[in-house]
Amino acid sequence: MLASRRHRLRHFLWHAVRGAWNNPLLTAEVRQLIRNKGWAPPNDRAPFGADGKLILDNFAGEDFLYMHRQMIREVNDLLAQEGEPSLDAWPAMPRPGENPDFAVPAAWAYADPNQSAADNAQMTASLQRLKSDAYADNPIGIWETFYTSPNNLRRLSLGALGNLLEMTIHNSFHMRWASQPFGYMPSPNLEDVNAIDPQWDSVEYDYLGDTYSSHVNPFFWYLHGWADACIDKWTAANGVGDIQWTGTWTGKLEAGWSLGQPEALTAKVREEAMTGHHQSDADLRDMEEIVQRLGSCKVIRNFYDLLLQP
Ligand SMILES: [Cu+2]
Repeated sequence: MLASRRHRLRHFLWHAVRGAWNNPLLTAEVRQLIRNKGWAPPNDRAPFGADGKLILDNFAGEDFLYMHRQMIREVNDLLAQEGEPSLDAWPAMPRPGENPDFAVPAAWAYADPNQSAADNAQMTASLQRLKSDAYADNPIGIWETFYTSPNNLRRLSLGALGNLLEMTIHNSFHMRWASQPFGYMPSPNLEDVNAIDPQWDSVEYDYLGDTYSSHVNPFFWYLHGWADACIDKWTAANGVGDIQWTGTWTGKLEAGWSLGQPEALTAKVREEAMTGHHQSDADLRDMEEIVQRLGSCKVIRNFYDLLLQP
C-alpha cells in the first residue's frame, strides 16, 4: 500500500508543494495550476518564507505533525484490519551500539549520475558526518534533550515545535538511518524528467533520503512515532486536553482517506499493486503533472539535498 505510486506521489507532493510554495522560483502560472488542482496549502501556509527563513507562527508546523499523525493512523487502521499489531515507535533516539536492530546503516560513497562529481563528493562527506557516532551526541542528543524538556515545550507553540522538529532532528534522521538505495531516482528538477519511471515504484525502493520512498522504509515509522509522541509531550507540558488544530493540511485526498476510513483507497491501491499497472485516474495524472511542473521551476527540495548544505 505504501509503495504504491499513488501513496508515493502523495507523500512526495505533500512535502514538495509546501516546501516550494513561497519560493520565488515558483512561477505564478505553476502556483495557479496547483491551486486549480486543489493541491495548494490552505491560506498559503508553508514552512518557509520567500527569504527561505522558517515561519514559526503560521501553523505550518502543525500541518507537519498532523499529516504524519494521519499517516500513522491509516497504517494502524490497515494493520488492525489484517489482525496485525500496531506500529512501534522509538521511545528515544537509538544510541550507537544500543540495539543491533536499530544500528545506523553503513555510509556509502555517493555516485549519483545526475549529480556532478563535486556534489557527489560533498554528499559523501556530509553523509559520513551524519552517520558518525559523534553525531548521536551532537547534535542529535542535544536536540532530543531540547525538544523533550517540558520547560522548552511550554515556550513553543505546537506549530513552532513541528516546524523546528521537522527541519532539525527529523531531516537529519532521514539521512542518518538511510541505507544505500539501489539507484538514485532523478530529481524532477532535472529538465529531462517528464514522468517518474515506474522502476521507482518497486517495493525495494525504500530509500529514506527521498520523500518518494522514505515511508516505505520501516525506520520511517519508528522515527515518526517518536515525533508523534512529541505532540503528547507538548500537550502534557502545556496542560492542553484536546488539541485545537489549525494546521490540518494533508494534501488533496480522496474522500475517506483523511477521515479515518482508509478502506476505499487501500482497496484501490491493492488492486493496482496486484494488477501491476496503474489505473489512469485523474488524481494520479494530476499529481504527476504537478511534480513535473514543480520540477520545471526547480523548486523541489528533498532530504538528500540537505547533504549539499554545509
Ligand atoms: Cu513525510
